[in-house]
Amino acid sequence: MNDTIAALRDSYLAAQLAGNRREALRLLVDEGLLRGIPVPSIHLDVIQPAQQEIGRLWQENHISVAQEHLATAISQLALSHLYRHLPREPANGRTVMLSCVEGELHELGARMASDFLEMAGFEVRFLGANVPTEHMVREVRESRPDLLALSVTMSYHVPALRRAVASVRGLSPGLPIVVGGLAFTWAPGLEAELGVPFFGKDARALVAATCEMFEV
Ligand code: B12
Repeated sequence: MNDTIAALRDSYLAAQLAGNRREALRLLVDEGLLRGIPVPSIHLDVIQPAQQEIGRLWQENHISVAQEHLATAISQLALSHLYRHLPREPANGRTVMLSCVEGELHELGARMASDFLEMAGFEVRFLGANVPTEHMVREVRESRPDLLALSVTMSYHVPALRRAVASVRGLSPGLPIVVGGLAFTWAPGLEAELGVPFFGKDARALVAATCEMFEV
């Protein structure tokens, strides 16, 4: 990461900690986008590491749960704002459904991953956090995506992932299912046990693996 991006990450984090939404967005747009920092780099080199630092500060009791929520709400706002500015490849005709498993409340990473897939030309159906398995399966049946990507952060949601994989396989045996999220970086090898491929530790790796899978 170069110095400009590192400085932007630090000032964005400071704006998050101050709860200053306007400043946080000004930084990303005026000091980021308008200075030529590519959108994917704003996502992966500024927002993602800032969120990780928020997690560390929270874990070590330097900030409260309320401050973590305040900071995360700012990153949600930032993703919404950047969405309009995503550089997009032409549509490649493939649809990916991306969903957090039942109980999983960490959705910002899955949302970012969805934005990256859109940038690469995929049509994305992003279902967000905590999707009840039964309803996810129904949505798969109704909208017939080309790929189902499931996001899991907390290890204790792996049983919900197992249920989702089993239910979708029962209904749509031919539909490829891939997984990602922090649970897999914390427990390497978990995907092999589940019989589903891990599609990468971040949104860029997900796009690379998905493009390779569909040869697009
Ligand atoms: C914000 C946050 C929350 C928010 C989430 C809000 C939201 N709308 O998303 C809330 C408050 C809900 C929350 C709750 C909890 N949290 Co929390 N949370 C975080 C925090 C600070 C940031 C998460 C984030 O935004 N990351 C940034 C995104 C961009 O990164 P990402 O999620 O890794 O996603 C990337 C990749 O993983 C990948 N990816 C994601 N999905 C997919 C899917 C596929 C298919 C692929 C291929 C890739 C992929 O691409 C993404 C983009 O590059 C993290 C700290 C951290 N290190 O991340 C803790 C953290 C994850 N939380 C933690 C904990 C403990 C909890 C709670 C248990 C706390 C509690 N006691 O209640 C609960 C559990 C809630 C639940 N039932 O799920 C711990 C987990 C520790 C552990 N080892 O288990 C962490 C690590 C905090 C810490 N200690 O540092 N949390």
